[in-house]
Amino acid sequence: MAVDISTRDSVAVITMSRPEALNAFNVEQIQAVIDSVTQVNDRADIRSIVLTGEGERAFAAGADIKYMVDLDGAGGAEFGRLGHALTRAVAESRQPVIAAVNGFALGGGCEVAIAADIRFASPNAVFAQPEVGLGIPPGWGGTQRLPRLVGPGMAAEMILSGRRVGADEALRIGLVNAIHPLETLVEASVELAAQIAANSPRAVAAARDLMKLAFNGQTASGLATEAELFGEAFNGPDQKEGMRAFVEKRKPIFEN
Ligand code: DAK
Repeated sequence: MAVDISTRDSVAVITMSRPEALNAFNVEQIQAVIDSVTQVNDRADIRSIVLTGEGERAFAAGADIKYMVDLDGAGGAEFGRLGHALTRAVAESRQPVIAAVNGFALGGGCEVAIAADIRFASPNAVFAQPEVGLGIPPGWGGTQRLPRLVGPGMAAEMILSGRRVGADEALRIGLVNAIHPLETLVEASVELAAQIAANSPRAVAAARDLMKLAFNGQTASGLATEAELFGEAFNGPDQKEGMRAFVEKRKPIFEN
């Protein structure tokens, strides 16, 4: 199953499940997650969402590199648009979303987590934007949302170096709100989601809209430029070298 939806009273738990690839996003998986969020958005009985990954190793290890490796510029742009639709579905979900990050949240996985309203992590959580090592810049909202969340300096460090950030550091820099043991991560997230769900849905919706006004004024135009610009990376040599190196399990060599 690509995505599982379960409910606990008025909280929906959406579990992304593609364990053979550490829950990485191929086209089908992206569509399945969008469809699940849309389906839950349409349910009047649900007031908040917990989004997590199947298993004990990964929230999501990013976009599917094996799928992307041979995409051309048009294919890259199309895949980028689909990824934007995924992060938009999370960011604009009718109900607030808590990401329960249960392991790797890399590339597109990190971008899905930061599109959520709130993040809880397990101690084995690892966040990174490793795209530049694959010959592409982040393209699913990371360039716009990460600086707002952790500040421009730390975002630049993560995005330009690709350095991995563990749970403790993620807590320190404000990337996650709290760390919970892996065994109780979803339960703790559901507990917070239930607290949100007990409040006035109209007041919660208004508060979210207002917070978006405070922080996201420029996000829409930034995201549009991000989507436009990053498809171009698939026309150049670095995307092929970076992704082939991953598939062939070797280090990439980028020419000037
Ligand atoms: N894609 C495809 N397969 C993946 C994957 C991924 N992102 N991550 C892991 N897998 C697969 C591995 O290939 C392996 O499969 P087999 O080789 O066994 O068939 C399986 O999952 C288990 O992974 P490992 O054997 O590598 O496990 P390890 O414990 O050794 O390492 C790891 C775990 C998460 C550190 C490692 O798998 C890893 O580094 N994965 C890649 C992480 C990554 O770089 N993610 C970022 C992806 S790039 C855009 C379009 C897209 C994007 C941006 C812009 N535009 C066109 C606008 C998005 C980019 C990304 O998300």
